[in-house]
Amino acid sequence: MPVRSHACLPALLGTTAFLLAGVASAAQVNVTVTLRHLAPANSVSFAATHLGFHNGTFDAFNNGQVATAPIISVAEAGNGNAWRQAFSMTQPSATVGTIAGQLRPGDVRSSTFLVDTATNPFFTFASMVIPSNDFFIGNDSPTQYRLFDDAGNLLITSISQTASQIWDAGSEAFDTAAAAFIVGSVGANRTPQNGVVGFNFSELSGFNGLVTGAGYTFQNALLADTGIYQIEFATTPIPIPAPIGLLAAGLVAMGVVARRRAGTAGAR
Ligand SMILES: [Ca+2]
Ligand SMILES: [Ca+2]
Repeated sequence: MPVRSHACLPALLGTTAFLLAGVASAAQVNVTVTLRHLAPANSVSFAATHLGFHNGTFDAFNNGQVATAPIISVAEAGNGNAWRQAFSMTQPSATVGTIAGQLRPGDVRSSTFLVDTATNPFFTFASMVIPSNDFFIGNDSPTQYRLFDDAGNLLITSISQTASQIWDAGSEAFDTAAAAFIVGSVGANRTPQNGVVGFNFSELSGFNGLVTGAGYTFQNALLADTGIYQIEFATTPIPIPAPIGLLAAGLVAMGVVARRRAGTAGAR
């Protein structure tokens, strides 16, 4: 009889390995994304950060070209609703989300996302720079930030942005009376700029001396290489579900017992 159970063991252990592979091989990890405000205390803040882990196909804007609705929903409104919709339509299997709330001087915010590193090794983000009419930060190339290698290892632990990387969407003309994050301004108002996306942070000086929604009096104070914003990444593996873990432990224990019995029988 013991001989028969020995014969079954490799098959059982093989099945367990297959089950475990099915759970763990999905290449899924929890990615904790931490946002850090770096700009000088009375300078720029940021609206919510919209982000996606993806396969490299979603491209929301191009330097030198007219901004379209998805990136305008970030640059002018801050809410990024059209950006996330367009992202999910381009690639339904992407992990798309938002870290809500303004990122003001001194702020640090974190959120964790479940990511399949095999399907979605690339990272894209976009956030409105405030105060502004239509400024934002974000990557132009969808393949600029490859977070994971083929084995699922994290390749990038942080992304930093300087003032020289601030974009003007070119969609809304500069107007302190129609800017977001300025007290007394009506952000919903807009005058079309009819321009194209381009780098711009000097225009922010036009807000100097105005009171922001956070209560501080704005001073641009930015030089091209001034750090303004940072994203950090950390991963934690997905724990094996308890029933499968117990099954595996049970089968391993059976294997140990069977090997001991076989050893005992052989010694006889
Ligand atoms: Ca692009
Ligand atoms: Ca503009």
